[in-house]
Amino acid sequence: MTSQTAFITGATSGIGAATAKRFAKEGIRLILCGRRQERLDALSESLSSQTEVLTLNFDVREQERIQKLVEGLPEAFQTIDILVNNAGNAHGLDPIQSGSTADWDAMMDINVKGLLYVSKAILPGMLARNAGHIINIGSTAGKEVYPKGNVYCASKHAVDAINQGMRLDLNGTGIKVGAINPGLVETEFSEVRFKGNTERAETVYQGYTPLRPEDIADIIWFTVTRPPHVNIADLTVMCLDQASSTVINKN
Ligand code: NDP
Ligand code: 8X3
Repeated sequence: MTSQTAFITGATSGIGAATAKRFAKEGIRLILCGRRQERLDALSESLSSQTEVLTLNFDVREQERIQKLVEGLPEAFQTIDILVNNAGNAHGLDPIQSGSTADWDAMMDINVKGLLYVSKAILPGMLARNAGHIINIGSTAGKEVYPKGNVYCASKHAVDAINQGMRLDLNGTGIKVGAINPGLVETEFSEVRFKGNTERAETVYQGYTPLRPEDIADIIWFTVTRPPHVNIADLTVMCLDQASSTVINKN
């Protein structure tokens, strides 16, 4: 296990950063991706005593750049064993009739097309070795639709479909494919959704105990440490106080 390499998108915050830390603890070599270089640098610095770390700065919407960066990886990082397709966010929480097209574009381009672009760049290496593990971070929003969630839910339903499609098409190649679908996790997610309105973002996680990014990182670690014949295909996880996207037991 110690010689494995993981490629984590969205490693600058939340679930991706927690996963990087969890993997580093286990000695997994890391390729950490995101747009905020200063955060990549800080994370890399803090983990470098535990494992080898490479940072890649790109926007998942930049298909050509992703392709070039993956093709140009230094030798020690060329064999990617684990891909965590995590980068993504919600942008806005508006009824469909007043939603912003810029928000819609961002969610479809980042959450759906970005995941495809990164996977396309990394799959040839996995196929050549008949080995690898792709973990797609979906959401409960990919399993049900909630009021004003419209396009974010559509993007995560697409991730659910792509996860299933990848598993079907890659069957027999030795590559594992699975999705982790979290409910409410306290990260920068709501801050991004509400465009920097931290007060509004905080209210999303008040009155109950939401999941922590470390909870998801633990599950990802569990998923990648199953025996070779076991593939966690689709896992949904919520905090105790959440029963669905709209039923949350708040004080
Ligand atoms: P955060 O906002 O904390 O982290 C999002 C990460 O995605 C950041 O590292 C950000 O990096 C990266 N990212 C966003 N846009 C881009 C882009 N265009 N190109 C490259 N990287 C990008 O949120 P979470 O940790 O909560 O979200 C991670 C994933 O988990 C997302 O896919 C989200 O949909 C999913 N999820 C979250 C839940 C929650 O309640 N928090 C529940 C269910 C699923 P940077 O800005 O540096 O590029
Ligand atoms: C994030 C969870 O319920 O905010 O995917 O959409 S939710």
